[in-house]
Amino acid sequence: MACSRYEYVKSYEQDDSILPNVWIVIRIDGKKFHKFSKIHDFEKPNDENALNLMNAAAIAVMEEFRDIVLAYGQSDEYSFVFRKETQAFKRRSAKLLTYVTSLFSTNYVMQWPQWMKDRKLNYAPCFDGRVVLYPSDENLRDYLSWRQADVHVNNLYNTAFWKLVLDKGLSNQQAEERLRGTFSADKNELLFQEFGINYNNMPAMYRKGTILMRKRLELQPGDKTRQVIVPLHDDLISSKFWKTHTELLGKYTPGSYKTTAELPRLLTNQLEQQFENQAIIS
Ligand SMILES: Nc1nc2c(ncn2[C@@H]2O[C@H](COP(=O)(O)OP(=O)(O)OP(=O)(O)O)[C@@H](O)[C@H]2O)c(=O)[nH]1
Ligand SMILES: [Mg+2]
Repeated sequence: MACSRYEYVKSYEQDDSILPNVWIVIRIDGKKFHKFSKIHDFEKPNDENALNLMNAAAIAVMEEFRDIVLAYGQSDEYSFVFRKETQAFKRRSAKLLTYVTSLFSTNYVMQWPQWMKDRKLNYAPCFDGRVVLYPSDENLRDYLSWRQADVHVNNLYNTAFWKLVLDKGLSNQQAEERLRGTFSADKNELLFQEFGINYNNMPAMYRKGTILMRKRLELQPGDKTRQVIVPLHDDLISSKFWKTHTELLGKYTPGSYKTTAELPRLLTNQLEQQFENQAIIS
């Protein structure tokens, strides 16, 4: 079509292409989830199904963007790490950010009934998002360590807080006063002495958050491997994590994943979907 006289307005669009050779991290965060979790009756301080719904929505994002090498989620937030060389959306910042954020949000809503069962979704949840660039591997590791340290601090506090309120009958204010000025060791001690809880034995997803990575899964020894997105609840602050998953900072080819434990539902859902797709194709 011939150029119209209006076409010059296109030149007002700004070039927001991201620099080459940097880690691109997109972090989304639930808007006012303090209220959203209350209205939807989330278990306190951790709602396993609500957290898995976040994980399921993040898996859907990773299935769409194969250049996301790792995603990390906790509470109402998820961080997506794109490999440095990605050419997705020609590295255009706004496109990447809006696509990831809206894809996450729509999947959160679509998959709500599967995880939340008879809890009705009362209004549309919203997520904000940001793009952060990290030039070095060390910066990226520090970023992820920062998010994991955050879940440790918050979850330990929230676990102690809700135990005092729900089990001991303290008011919110009394519980807050009780915990004011305490260190991690004090809260660990309080949980152990007053509630017989060894904090380190609490579910790893609550203490460490969820790491998602693409892996090659061998279902039976000798079987063809299948690519899946695996949820892990490991310590990513430690060097051991980065030594185990060398593909993250090295040449990116999904590593292999073997487990003798029962596969989590997040994984069996993906396998079921793959089998279904295969049946349709053949
Ligand atoms: N009960 C419960 N609440 C949760 C859970 N996960 C997240 N939340 C709530 O979500 C909040 C997330 O914190 P923020 O993102 O800092 O707060 P926000 O209310 O979402 O506020 P903005 O992000 O600034 O819009 C927590 O403070 C909790 O109130 C959960 O598993 N159980
Ligand atoms: Mg939030």
